[in-house]
Amino acid sequence: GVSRSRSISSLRMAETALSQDELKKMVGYKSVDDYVESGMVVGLGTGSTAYFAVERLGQKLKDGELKDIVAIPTSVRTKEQAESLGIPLVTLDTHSKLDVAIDGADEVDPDLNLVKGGGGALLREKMVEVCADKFIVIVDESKLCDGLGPGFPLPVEITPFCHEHTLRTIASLPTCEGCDAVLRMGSSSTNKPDGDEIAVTDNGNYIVDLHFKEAIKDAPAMASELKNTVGVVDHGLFCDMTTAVIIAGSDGISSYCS
Ligand code: ABF
Repeated sequence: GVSRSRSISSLRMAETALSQDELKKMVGYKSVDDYVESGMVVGLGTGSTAYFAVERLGQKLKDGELKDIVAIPTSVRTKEQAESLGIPLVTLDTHSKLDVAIDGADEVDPDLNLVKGGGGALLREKMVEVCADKFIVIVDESKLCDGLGPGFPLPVEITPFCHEHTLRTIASLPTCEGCDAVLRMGSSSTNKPDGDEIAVTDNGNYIVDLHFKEAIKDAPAMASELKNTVGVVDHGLFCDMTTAVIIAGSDGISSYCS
């Protein structure tokens, strides 16, 4: 866990408080500087933190500091950003093994289990990130929590077919007892749950956000119950996947390895 395995570094930053965007940029850049080498196959995450990792990769390719990289994006948004930077892209169909994947998260617990999918890209993220030798998570310290769940709703991607039935089925699962299951609204998967039409993911599916009042006690058990539910495509619990997390906080950057 985090408390036991504090390992790599703790750099002091300037006394001036940095904005959340500046913190995201620091961890995004550091992830590429520390983990990406020439010749690698790299998974590119989605969201406002992963954005900066993609930006850094584009810079280093342009400057010639990195060569022979191919990358696999985890969303249409990231694909478009990578294309705009001239990053060569491939897919899992031709490259089933990645050297490293870098992505943000919505919550990180002390065992480095994650909640992801607030940005709606959880299925492609999971498909790509399980194929990576190293999965590097980049966050600002606001994402750290003692237990997953109450601080951020857990996204579950479901098929549109009879989605109200699937939503009720999820809400009645033993591990999900007491949760409030809310169909995500918005005009597209890029929106947070605030629009007036059903949000549709890059894969043409819907998302149910599970609101928990208490911390999830057994995340792996919930993960397998959700995964075994017909109509559920995948969910935002990423258990036992993280290699390292890089955290930007008010007193510097820390890294923890699992
Ligand atoms: C992706 O982006 C998602 O899995 C997660 O929901 C989100 C985090 O976004 P941000 O870095 O913008 O907070 O990693």
